[in-house]
Amino acid sequence: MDHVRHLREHGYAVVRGFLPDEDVAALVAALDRMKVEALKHHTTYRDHNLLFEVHTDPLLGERVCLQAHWTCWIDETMERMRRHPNYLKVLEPLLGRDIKHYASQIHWKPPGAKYTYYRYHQDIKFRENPEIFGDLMDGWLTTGLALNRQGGDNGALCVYPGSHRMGYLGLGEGATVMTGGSNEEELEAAGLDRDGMVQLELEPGDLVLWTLYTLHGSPANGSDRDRLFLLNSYGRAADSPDRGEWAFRDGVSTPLGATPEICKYEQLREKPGPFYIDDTWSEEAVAASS
Ligand SMILES: O=C(O)CCC(=O)C(=O)O
Ligand SMILES: [Fe+2]
Repeated sequence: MDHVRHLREHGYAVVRGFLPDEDVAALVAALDRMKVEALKHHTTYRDHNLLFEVHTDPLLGERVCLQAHWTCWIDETMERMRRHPNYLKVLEPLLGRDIKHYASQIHWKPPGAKYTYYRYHQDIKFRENPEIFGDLMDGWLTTGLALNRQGGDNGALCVYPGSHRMGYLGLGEGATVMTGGSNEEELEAAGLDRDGMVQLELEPGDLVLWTLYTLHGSPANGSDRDRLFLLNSYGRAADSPDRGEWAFRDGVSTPLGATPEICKYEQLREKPGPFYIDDTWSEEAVAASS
């Protein structure tokens, strides 16, 4: 249980070889299917919690899919893997045996695309109503599963050890997480040593865990290969009575129910979709509308 100690001490932990090769291969094949599905759409598409974030990349001049959320609703492999028994093994000592699944996100970094970086931030920034999420410090974890090799060349995750004890630092405000360029200079303005940022080197099947307060981000993909990352965030069920899908109930891996629960998408009930969302976030779209 080294990861428990490491997480508590440093605000993140890496579990090497978290998933066996055959499960990684099944997920890589699922990501390929999901990308084909995403690129059937001309722009961002939502149907309930399922989201394909699609836009025309300004450098490539072609459509790319940067993220896909909750593909578990349309793909059996994605549904099975979100509650793989190895997640329970890693999470149980931290969250207990009743665990809700709050975010399910595939992140691609298409080589040559403009928006392949994530500005440094703490995930608490994305909880609009923090009071509904119970124990923000210890009740929640985000996990990132490497599905290919990732390091300095293709924009692997960077974390700032110890930042989980610094409270909310307010970094990355004033732009979206994928626009505005790197906000490295903000680290120093916040009194952090930019050399303290650690870039992870991950092999396929390695898992990273971090807290809602851990400062992290990732630089652009400067290589000619993608970076395949599967993010899942989980919380103690007691800290999330009204949000999230069951992942484990008293330790039992639990399939999705008949209808989706409210997760990150707060407007699920009023505006379930399906509908399209034009790109209003990219710097090009903002410039065109002003
Ligand atoms: O994909 C990444 O490198 C980081 C993404 C992230 O931190 C987020 O979506 O909150
Ligand atoms: Fe994040």
